Amino acid sequence: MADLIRVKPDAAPGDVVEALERDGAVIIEGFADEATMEGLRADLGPHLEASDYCESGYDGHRTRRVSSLFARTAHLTPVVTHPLYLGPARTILQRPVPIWIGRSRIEMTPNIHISATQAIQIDPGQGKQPLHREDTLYLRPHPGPTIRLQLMLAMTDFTAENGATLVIPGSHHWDDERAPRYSESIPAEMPAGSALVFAGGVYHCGGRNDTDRPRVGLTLSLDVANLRQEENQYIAVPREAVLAYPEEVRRLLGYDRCPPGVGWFELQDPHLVLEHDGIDQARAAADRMGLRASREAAGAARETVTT
Ligand SMILES: O=C(O)CCC(=O)C(=O)O
Ligand SMILES: [Fe+2]
Repeated sequence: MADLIRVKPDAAPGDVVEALERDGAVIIEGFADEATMEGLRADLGPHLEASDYCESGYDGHRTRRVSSLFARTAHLTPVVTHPLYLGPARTILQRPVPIWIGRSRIEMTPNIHISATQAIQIDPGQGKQPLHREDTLYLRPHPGPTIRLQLMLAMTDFTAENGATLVIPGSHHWDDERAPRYSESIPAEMPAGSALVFAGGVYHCGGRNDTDRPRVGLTLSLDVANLRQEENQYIAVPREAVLAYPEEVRRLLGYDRCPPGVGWFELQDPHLVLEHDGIDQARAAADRMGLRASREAAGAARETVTT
């Protein structure tokens, strides 16, 4: 079976998009620099060590999982804004949708947001996870538009022996009748610091760890922002932790509106609550701004035909 496409960190985002559209998965070599890897290991390692094994067989009885990652580390900006992750995510997920508002023909482009975050440590003795699709969560029919782009950053080397994520290339094109088989999957082998990017419709799973050392990965997802976030980022990430991130990341964490107007606060941009000292101050600021309807949020809206 053909291996996954591997690209260098200076590849063109278009090459990643092309590989994702065809295979649904691609490996980005040298995705995170050493300082980022060290920061992430220092912040997340102790949480993994302190966590118990998962209770469900699906999550893995010899697997440790830590979530709320944006609350536990401030080192995720270069990960989530990496041009070969965020760039292709915007291209693939933010497809303009034509709509009618009265007799105006308008194109609306949705936003994207961070959906789920987890550090996953597969310990020796853990068997294969069941093959699954990430976007099953949203009960969408397949084949269909990609609504999620998932990242798996290797925190240790990923090998066939230690539980590298197993992927079935091209399976995002399959319908919902075809069952996935392990025999069709290939391990996303990569050194620590490289990352697997894959479409929400691709069958994949954690692999079996036959070695005597843990395999650790950091995963997060970007979804179309008119879906509910898988992990409740408003509860998971306290305000101070959100404020430690730049505006682009805060907006990706959910403090943003998705055109034409999902997610508003007092009919305004919810980022206001981060720009003021609290909800009351933000509400007062919104009142001063008047009823500038959220529909205006569609800064991205482009009127194409009016008759
Ligand atoms: O740990 C892995 O390699 C994949 C885990 C996974 O796909 C999941 O838990 O949904
Ligand atoms: Fe998964």
